[in-house]
Amino acid sequence: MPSENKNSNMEEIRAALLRAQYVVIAPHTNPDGDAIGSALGLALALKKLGKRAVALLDPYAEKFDVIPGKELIYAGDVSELQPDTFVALDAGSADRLGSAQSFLESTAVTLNIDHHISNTGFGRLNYVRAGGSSTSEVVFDLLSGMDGFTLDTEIAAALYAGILTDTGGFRYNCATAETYIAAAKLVALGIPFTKIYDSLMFSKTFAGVKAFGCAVASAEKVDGIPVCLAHILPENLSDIGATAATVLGAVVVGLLGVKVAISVVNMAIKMFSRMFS
Ligand SMILES: [Mn+2]
Repeated sequence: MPSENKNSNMEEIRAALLRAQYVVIAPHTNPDGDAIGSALGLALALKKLGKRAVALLDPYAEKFDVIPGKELIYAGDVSELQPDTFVALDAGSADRLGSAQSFLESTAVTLNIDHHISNTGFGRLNYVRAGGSSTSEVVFDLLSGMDGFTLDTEIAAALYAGILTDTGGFRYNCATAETYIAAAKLVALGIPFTKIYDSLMFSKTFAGVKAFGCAVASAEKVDGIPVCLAHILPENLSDIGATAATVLGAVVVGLLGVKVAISVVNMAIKMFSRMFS
């Protein structure tokens, strides 16, 4: 079960957000769907509340363009930003924020909202749902319990994208009944959930398809034991931002009779195995 950090309760975080006038939001560097979705969802919500809000985000893959709010990403000189409130999202420790961690020193109010079990509690106010599905679900709970505030379709789409990503499409154990209920409420707001799902879970680059094909072509089942072997050359992985684990994992997911995948990368110098239940 997810546990709540005792440092701050949700009402204290809501009050800090409602008091803020100028907010800088930053998730971890090299952002994934939860980092982007929670940051842009919260930025959109703060704008809707009449506040000045910008998000600091590293460049990200095209598939994430399905997440609304990209216009709130600040691309200028970060040293010119002088917010009264800084919100760190989806970052287990301050160093995960990259250059944005300077706002932890320079900003009067700093909030740390996250779901990583390892979170170090680096904010002045912290709300960490250790083991929760996603930071986006935490942001959903914060916003949906805020007096007088209603989510709109854009905010909902951003938060749905974050929950979707961190639960592997609602497959992982971190997705609780509450997670599904949150997703249902977001879907009820009229979000384009099929488009978001397709873009985040099924879109592929051509190079990725080719690398996948190489892994499939090399796959061999081992007689008598539930093992699949495959090899892939590093040059097949270049340009796709994928690791051998990602590609081979995709090969064997759902492969009947296989519980372990072994991938030999770079002529047996590296090897990994992955268990499937
Ligand atoms: Mn996350």
